[in-house]
Amino acid sequence: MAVDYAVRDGIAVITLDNPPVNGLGHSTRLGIVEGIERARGDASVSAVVITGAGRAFSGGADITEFNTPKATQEPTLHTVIKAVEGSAKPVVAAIHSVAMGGGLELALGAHFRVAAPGAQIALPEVKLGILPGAGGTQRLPRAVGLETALNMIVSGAPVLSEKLAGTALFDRMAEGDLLDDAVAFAKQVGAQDGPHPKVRDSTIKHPNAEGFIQFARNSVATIAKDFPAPHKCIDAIEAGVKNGFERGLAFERECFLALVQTPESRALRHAFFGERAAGKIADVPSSTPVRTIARVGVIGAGMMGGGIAMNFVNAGLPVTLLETKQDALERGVATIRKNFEAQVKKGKLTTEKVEERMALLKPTLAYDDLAEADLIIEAVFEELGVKEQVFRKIDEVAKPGAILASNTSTLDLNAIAAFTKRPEDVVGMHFFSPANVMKLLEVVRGEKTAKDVLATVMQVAKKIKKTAVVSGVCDGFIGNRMIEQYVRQALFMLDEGALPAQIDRAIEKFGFAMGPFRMSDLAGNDIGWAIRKRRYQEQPELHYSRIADRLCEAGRFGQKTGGGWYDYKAGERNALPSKLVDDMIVAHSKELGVERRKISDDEIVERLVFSLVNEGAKILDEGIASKASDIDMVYLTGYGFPLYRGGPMLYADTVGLYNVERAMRKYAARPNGDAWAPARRVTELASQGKGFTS
Ligand code: T1G
Repeated sequence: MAVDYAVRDGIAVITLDNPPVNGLGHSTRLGIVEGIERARGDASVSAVVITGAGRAFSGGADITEFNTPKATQEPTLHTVIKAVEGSAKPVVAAIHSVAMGGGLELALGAHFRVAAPGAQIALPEVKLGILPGAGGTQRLPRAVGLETALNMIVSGAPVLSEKLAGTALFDRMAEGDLLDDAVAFAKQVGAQDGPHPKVRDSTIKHPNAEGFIQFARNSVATIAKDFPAPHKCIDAIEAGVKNGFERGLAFERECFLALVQTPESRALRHAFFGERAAGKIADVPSSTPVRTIARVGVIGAGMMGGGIAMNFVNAGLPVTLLETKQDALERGVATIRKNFEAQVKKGKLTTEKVEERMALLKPTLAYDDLAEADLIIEAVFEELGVKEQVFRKIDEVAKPGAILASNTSTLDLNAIAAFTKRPEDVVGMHFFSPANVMKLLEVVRGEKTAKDVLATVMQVAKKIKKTAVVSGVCDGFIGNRMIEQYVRQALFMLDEGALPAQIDRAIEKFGFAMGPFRMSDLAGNDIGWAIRKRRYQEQPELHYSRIADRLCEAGRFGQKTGGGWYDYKAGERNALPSKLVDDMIVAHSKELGVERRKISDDEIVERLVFSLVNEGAKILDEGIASKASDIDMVYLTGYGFPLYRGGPMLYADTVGLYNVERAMRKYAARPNGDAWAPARRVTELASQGKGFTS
């Protein structure tokens, strides 16, 4: 039973014990109800304390039960809270560390609450596209006031328990041992006659509730643009304010059942699980010993190297930053300082913190200074010869057991590992630019990469707050390999009749942060040009539109050259459709003998997104990625794929793979259709009526 029951000094102590965070799974819920029953029947017991073992009071509903019959198996959380609230003997919730979601709702059903300082108090359901489903929208406003409650529920953000100390949420803040304090308090209240206070009986006081709620609706409009949950949170709170507790509770239930079915909630839950699943590697158990990473070396102080170094000093790790030339080194350090100072201006950092972090940075021109580093990451020029020089040098100076990582985005990691005498210590850490901002980190597993090296890098990724996804070795790993097919379709559609602004608008309306042409102008059109030139050599059979090469031959690399697919006013970044480029595109179609046609936005979205899906399916077929949710995490955290759609693979599931495959076959039969033969997995799953993520 995931609950322990003991009597101490006439007080029944019910301890939730469902590691890792006392999720309120079925057996835990059952244990609470049975504990309340036992206490009721024990004349020696005058009151009850509910607390949590380990690292939390409770992290809420057990997310591992989501979408399973257990989630709604009686006793449901509603039933548990009813039993707690209905107990004739007073129930005291003793809260430490984490009281979230259903965990906080359980505590709100108790008659009293004692909290240790530093506990995270939250109703984060909105982050899963739902809303508190066990009375939180009705009880929290009665416990902490309408404004604080509404802000907590709509944001889902945690508040530290001491910040809520003055509210009716907590009857006591523990000073000593939480359980001792809670038991002592329970003895006091156990000696008092009932009935004991119920949060539901309090009233919500606010001088102008209606006005405040309207103000709240206006304020969430932008953040709720693509998500229904924040508005529903306000609706449920408002129902309780206007119609009283019971009707508010019933309305909350209706909203919960409606939201849990929405595609947006499915996408958010998929991302929540995907984030956690990405950290799990099938053949690398979580018990794998990890190496100590106390000192980091970064080679290359350019845009990538500087950004990478910032991640580690932000996490309090000293970084030795190596460059080959003094002026490049100084420029790199100055850029890091400038980036930190920009955060100070935004109020995100204090000047003291900037100095603290800069002090962790040790610039050097000497490889020998890397000798003590536990992890060395190179971010030098993307050319195999250069990587070879660097890795041979690192191999000489790095201490035994140091992890040697390459930030390469396209080169063969196995070839890089072979430049050293310790290929098992070599791994890829592919950061995304700007490296100190983008959450995604592709961890590239070489043939010889040791398991403890992988486990260590995954742990380091968590420490520097990255979403790490493991990729096998192939050209472009996961993200860039897929985006190449996406860009190929975008370029073909220029040849066939579309223009850059139309394609960008269509895919940005679908939800991408930035369309392919605005993105390319930002990153630099010459990057794609270099890759295509290599591709023409290595895979001459692959058909590409040449229009992007024409653009680069005209020196239009994008924002950095004042013009690319779009024109830019000097010093400005907003993309202005370029007549010169549009004429170039039309002329190119003529040169090809292609009669331009009107391409619908639907076709644009299908060809861009399904090209990602097909390549993603091939990546799964080849075992480069181990699960579809990993691919979705890459696109959600590294490529601006809309969160409310959950990633390309989940989106394909919501469209239905039967329909996706039919669309692929339609495009395969057209000119430029070579990439559209459906991947084996698409055909297989479609024929079985399954999806990538089911
Ligand atoms: N149930 C089960 N397991 C959970 C869990 C939960 N609620 N929350 C986290 N875990 C697991 C997680 O998968 C990981 O497992 C481990 O705990 C550590 O998590 C009716 C319906 C609690 C603040 O949204 O915010 O209640 O990888 O790495 O950084 O209204 O986890 O170790 O195997 O994140 O210390 C609402 C979500 C549910 C809380 C801990 N509750 N969790 O953070 O560790 S909906 C939430 C968190 C609900 C009711 C509704 C965080 C944390 P593993 P971690 P952490």
